[in-house]
Amino acid sequence: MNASTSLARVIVRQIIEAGITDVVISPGSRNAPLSLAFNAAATRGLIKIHVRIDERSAAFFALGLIKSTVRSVPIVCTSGTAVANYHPAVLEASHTNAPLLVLTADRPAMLRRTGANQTTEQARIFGKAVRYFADIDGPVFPMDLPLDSLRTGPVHLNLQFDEPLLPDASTAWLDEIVVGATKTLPSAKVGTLKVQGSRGVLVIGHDRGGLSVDEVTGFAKKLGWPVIAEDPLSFPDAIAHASIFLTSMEIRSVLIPQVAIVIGRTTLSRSVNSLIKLAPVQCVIDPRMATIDSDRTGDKKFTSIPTLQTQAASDEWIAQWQKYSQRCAKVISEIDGWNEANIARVISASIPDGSALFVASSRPIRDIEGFATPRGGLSTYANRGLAGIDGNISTALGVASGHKQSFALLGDLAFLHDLTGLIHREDINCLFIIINNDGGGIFSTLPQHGIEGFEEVFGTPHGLDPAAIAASMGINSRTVNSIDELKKAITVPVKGVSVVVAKVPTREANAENLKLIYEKMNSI
Ligand SMILES: Cc1ncc(C[n+]2csc(CCOP(=O)(O)OP(=O)(O)O)c2C)c(N)n1
Ligand SMILES: [Mg+2]
Repeated sequence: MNASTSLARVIVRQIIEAGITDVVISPGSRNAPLSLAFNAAATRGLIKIHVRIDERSAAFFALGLIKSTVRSVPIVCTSGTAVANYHPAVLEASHTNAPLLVLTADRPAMLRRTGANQTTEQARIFGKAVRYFADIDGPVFPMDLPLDSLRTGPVHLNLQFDEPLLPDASTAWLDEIVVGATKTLPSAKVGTLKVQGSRGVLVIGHDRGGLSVDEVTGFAKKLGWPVIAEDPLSFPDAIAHASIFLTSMEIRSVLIPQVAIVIGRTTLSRSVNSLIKLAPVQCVIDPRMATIDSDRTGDKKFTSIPTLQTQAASDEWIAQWQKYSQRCAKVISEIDGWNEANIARVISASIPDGSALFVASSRPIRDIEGFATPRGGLSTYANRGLAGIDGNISTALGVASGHKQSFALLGDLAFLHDLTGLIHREDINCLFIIINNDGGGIFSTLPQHGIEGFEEVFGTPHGLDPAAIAASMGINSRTVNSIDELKKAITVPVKGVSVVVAKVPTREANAENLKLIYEKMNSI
């Protein structure tokens, strides 16, 4: 057996024996030993292969799979620019401790800097974004260290494959593979959170620092304090619309907490972050402080859910939060018509129980945070590690690959950014809802709004029709222009991949509408 085939088989075997079930492969010659070894294993049902021609999409798809299956997923590509296309998803994985196993094929090291085709410096190309790196040659490689490092984030193995790259016909190596059980990660040492105060608040960042909804819900119940959830679709008992009513400085000043406990990172609303800053004591619970956010500030810091020595919230404190929440809910219930706030509210309420929902960065995730009535019954996902608008279609499809029925809510720019993600759609049921405001609507809500050159460098209108683009790729797509049509589109069972475009009024009108809603908060 040649050295390249041997190395590939040794690696594939150890991956399957570690309990890994899916691999995402992109086509290329240099990675032939790995692609063929994985393919041989797949024909025996030992692993499932997903093929993606665009490596950026491939890596984000793998991230989605990791999110929905809570397992490590390897990605395999050839040498050269293919490797660099993994970089955005590797960064997102690094900032969310996602166990992305990056397997890049390379030419032998002696060919570097010699003018050899498709040969560049791949060693350590992802820098500090990976927890473990090895530049590997030879016929064998023990995977214990890289597999262990996956517990805290992405790992990069650069595999130097010399010719010949094609294997012999032997399949005996497959007979010896024992499929591993999926391992759950050991939890960190449990600390004790001891604070005084009956006016505390618990703030839950969108992806909970990677902690499960169940873990966080259990903690919130024990604590019994008012809960602000960036993801109200995972915490039915959260205070509704906190990010909206806290835009009022007056309300914030009434609701200054004695203690704020933050789980994960809060990245969505200035209003919520301003409230946290007002608390004289701030506690943080976030497993990622052990890796990527090691300089995080906080009066007390925990990398796992602590046991509690806290006081119950006073009835008066809880009543105050409920009062503002209910008043705000009344204002929001009066929002009518075809606008982004109402669309977010309706989507949040209409998605059937048991579905998964991926929400893209920018306005969609903030509109859900603000306008949704808290509920359960869904599994929600987002890329909040670095909040990129790249790779969102692919991540959503990776998520959907692990669920029976999924929805994905994206802005038009996030949609256009990742069109190659739509090329492969095998066995996936996902309805994409695209909020088309012809550009980056969020910028109209930020201070740069209205300055010279705003449309050219921030608004960036494109005039394209996302439904027509998707249709040209053979995807069932249509455009809706009313709440009724939208509701109907959401409530039919999702079969295959389809696209519904909500063509909304101008970004300008949306920003104006939000401003009016925030102004109303000052008088509730
Ligand atoms: C990869 C990447 N490039 C640029 C940005 C900066 N960015 C944040 S939001 C946004 C606009 C997104 O527009 P769209 O998806 O249409 O959502 P909308 O703002 O209209 O709700 C941009 C360009 C980013 N977050 N990620
Ligand atoms: Mg937009």
